[in-house]
Amino acid sequence: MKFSQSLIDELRQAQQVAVLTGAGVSAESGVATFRDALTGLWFNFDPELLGSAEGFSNNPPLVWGWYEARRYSVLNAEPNPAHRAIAALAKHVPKLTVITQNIDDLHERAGSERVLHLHGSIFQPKCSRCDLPYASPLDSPPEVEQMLEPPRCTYCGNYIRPGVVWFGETLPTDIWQQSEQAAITCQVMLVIGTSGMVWPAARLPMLAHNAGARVIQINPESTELDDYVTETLIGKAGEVMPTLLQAVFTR
Ligand code: BJW
Ligand code: ZN
Repeated sequence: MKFSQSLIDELRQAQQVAVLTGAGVSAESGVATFRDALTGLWFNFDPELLGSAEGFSNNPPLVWGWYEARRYSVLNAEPNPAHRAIAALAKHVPKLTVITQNIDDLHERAGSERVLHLHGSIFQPKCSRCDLPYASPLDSPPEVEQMLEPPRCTYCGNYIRPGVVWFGETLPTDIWQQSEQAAITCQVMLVIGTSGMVWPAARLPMLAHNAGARVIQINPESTELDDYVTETLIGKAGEVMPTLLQAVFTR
């Protein structure tokens, strides 16, 4: 893949770089995306049922069982070359902020140190009523989705829920503020593997674009963000990212 000289120069000289990732960055690790045809989770499951607090309260074992099978998938996945290239970027850029919509821990396992998780973590369940983090170890998750009774909160006795942000819920304020700050102060933003369909995460590339940053999208498909990016590097993150890193930082 050939990159323009201005892209290489701007990335090489950038003092602050922000990376925004979505489900596509983990696709090559075998973690399902949401909206891709046939393989996307929302293609096969109903987001109203599984991705909302209302869905959880209507049927806690259905939702808990689905998330436990997804925890199995993440536990059995390995970071891919895109996660590793993002982690390696930190060695070359004075200030790198990694912002992810993903609830997996693949950036951390690849070596990224401080990752802003906009939509929470599948490894931090909490009480559905009092929000207390669940401290007890969870049982081994099942490989495939099945009805599973969630554990109970040791404080108030209500069901424990996945520690993720569902539709209609607000993002963690401090994480959002840090992400916004990174978006408006970076010189380059890499937007990797997101459809840009979910708000407010989709606002971050727009903020960066409006503040004058070079916004580089890495995606095999076109997205809702096409109008806000300087260019799209068309391809899979696990192939484009290592090539980009090599082109920019190996002289
Ligand atoms: C590759 C690849 C490879 C494949 N390499 N790339 C109407 C208009 C505007 C907004 C709203 C609206 N109605 C409601 C809203 C707000 C709502 C929203 O955005 N809805 C839209 C769907 C319309 N947002 C919210 O509710 C948010 N909260 C909020 O706004 O609070 C304020 C508020 C509160 C109360 C009342 C009113 C306002 C919360 C959003 C929470 C999102 N939660 C989820 C689930 C998290 C837990 C879990 O994982 O189960 O987050 S939904 C799901 O989507 C998940 C993801 O993080 C998120 C984004 O998806 P992502 O990552 O972009 O994945 P895909 O599948 O969409 O795309 C994958 C991409 O990868 C594709 O482009 C592929 O091409 C690409 N790809 N292989 C590179 N190898
Ligand atoms: Zn509780």
